[in-house]
Amino acid sequence: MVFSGGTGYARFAVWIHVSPGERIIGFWCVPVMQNSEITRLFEELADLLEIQGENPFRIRAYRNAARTLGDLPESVSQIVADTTRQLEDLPGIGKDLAAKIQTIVTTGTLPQLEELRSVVPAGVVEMLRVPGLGPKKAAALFQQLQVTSLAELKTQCESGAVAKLKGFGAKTAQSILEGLAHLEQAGQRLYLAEVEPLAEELLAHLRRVPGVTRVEAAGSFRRRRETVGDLDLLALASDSAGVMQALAGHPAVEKVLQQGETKQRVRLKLGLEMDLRVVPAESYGAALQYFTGSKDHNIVVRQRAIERGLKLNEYGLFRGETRECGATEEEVYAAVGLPWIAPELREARREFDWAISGSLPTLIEPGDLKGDLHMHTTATDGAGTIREMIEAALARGLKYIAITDHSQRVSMANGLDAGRLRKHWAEIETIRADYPHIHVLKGIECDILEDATLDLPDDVLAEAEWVLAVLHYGLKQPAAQITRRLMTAIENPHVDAIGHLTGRLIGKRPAAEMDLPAVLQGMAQQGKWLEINAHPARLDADDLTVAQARELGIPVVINSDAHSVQGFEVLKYGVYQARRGGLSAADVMNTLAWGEFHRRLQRRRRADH
Ligand code: DGT
Ligand code: CA
Ligand code: CA
Repeated sequence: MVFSGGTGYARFAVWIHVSPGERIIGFWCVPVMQNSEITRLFEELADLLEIQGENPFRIRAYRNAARTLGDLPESVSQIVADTTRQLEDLPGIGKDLAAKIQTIVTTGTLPQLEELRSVVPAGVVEMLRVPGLGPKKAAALFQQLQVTSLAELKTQCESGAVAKLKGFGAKTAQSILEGLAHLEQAGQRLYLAEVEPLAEELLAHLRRVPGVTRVEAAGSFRRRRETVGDLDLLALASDSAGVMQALAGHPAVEKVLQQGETKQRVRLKLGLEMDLRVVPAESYGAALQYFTGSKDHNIVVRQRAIERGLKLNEYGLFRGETRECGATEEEVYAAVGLPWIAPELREARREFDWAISGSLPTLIEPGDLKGDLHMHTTATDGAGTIREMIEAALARGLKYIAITDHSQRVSMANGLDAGRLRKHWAEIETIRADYPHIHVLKGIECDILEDATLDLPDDVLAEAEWVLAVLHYGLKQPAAQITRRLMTAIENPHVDAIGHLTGRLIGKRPAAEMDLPAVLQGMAQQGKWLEINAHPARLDADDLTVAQARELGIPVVINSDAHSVQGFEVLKYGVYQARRGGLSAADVMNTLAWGEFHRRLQRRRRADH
């Protein structure tokens, strides 16, 4: 990553690059003002001007500028730093905008923006996030009811004051309330992958504090849920004030929200809150068990304690006033007649049945993966060439991969028609001959079209060594049609696996509706494999579906869907999802050594043909 020298504004920010296909491509530490930050400032400026009722043409110019900068593949900061380049050469950027961009890049803000911010509170701009609430209404709410936050907006809607405002009415007030509820629900949860690097960094930071013996994460993070609402850390330390001070001093911490003797709540700059609890050694296991949750799991564990005449809380397991145990999780579980249960399984689903019958699975580990059967190259929307992807896979220690570029329907991603696909495969064949230490399959990510046909003819699919069938379009079709589409793919003899089954993007796009039992039944009967797409926004199939696949004996593959050489990094999130579904290495085909994997694949294909 290049440093933009010559500009006065420089700071470090951890950011996540999301491509137009909404794929997190990688995490970087970037020492320049990001285009996205400049875009955000222009958007804010436009919002503020709109609330002020300013000239719509000027507002449009700012919004267009924001879009231009947002879509720009190169760094605006670098264009500013480069004396041979002119901002005005960019489309839609005139003299006035160029000067403003220059000011933003060098000072981090704009005088005009600062002035507007001093007049219009941030909470008023925030109101624009409420679905159906535009700038005129936000201005009226601010000017006539002095509403300056979402909380006040809710109160005023509930009190009936909003309904009485001119131009509002009961219906509008109701729709604002619904919009607020929607916002709340979408909530502030972050993807596990967004939280993990920082959580690991904070754990390492606290472990270095003198007197600290143990620090671990609990809560949803430890259970490896797809998203994390807040982080929960637990520390065993001789000096609790010292640990809290160390946390408060970490640059990732924005603000200390609460601080007690043994508990601290902070707000992280990442946009997440975090609880740190310092507990004594004799309670550590009980506290870890308690704060790992889930709540439903804990209810069952506590009930088992009660049945044994014991009382379980975060301080330990007690008989009357006497502590029986609590230093480790193992002793807590043992005291209620259970073996230790992996955090990923603690959702009050099947884990207690398994624990009692001695059939808790030995869960798959990230290190078990030996192959990856879903990735893209520059032939379609990937950023790496065939060679680069092979070399990155080798560097990661993978023994086999399938290159699965898009089929023609995905025109946005330059999807391949039969002719281009055959050329692409010929190229893969030539290139793979140079790499004796990795097996490279000629694959395809073939779209299942809206009309329940496949995007490529059978004779082409028959030439593939690996066919992943997926839904990309028409995800809102009725369940019956989605089911029909998936069944077409499942019944096609050339299809090996179904990729990202539901098409969901967590928190952004709901899963396609389908008759899931029928689809899984079909997959089991036809010997198809189910992908866990490891992309942090997809994690599709989800944990419950994976658990059902396990029951039906459907083989699973965990794939990165890499779109760049960094793309393999996400594989572990797929493994976490598999663990939450109760999978062992043996349930996951790409934990097999190449020879065995290949035999299984051939057997699958023969059974179909
Ligand atoms: P999150 O933060 O929404 O992603 O989910 P969690 O599971 O991390 O929930 P959180 O942070 O509210 O609480 C952490 C754990 O502490 C939770 O999984 C179980 C335990 N816990 C918290 N509050 C209660 C409670 O009122 N009763 C019981 N039994 N357990 C609780
Ligand atoms: Ca939590
Ligand atoms: Ca918490």
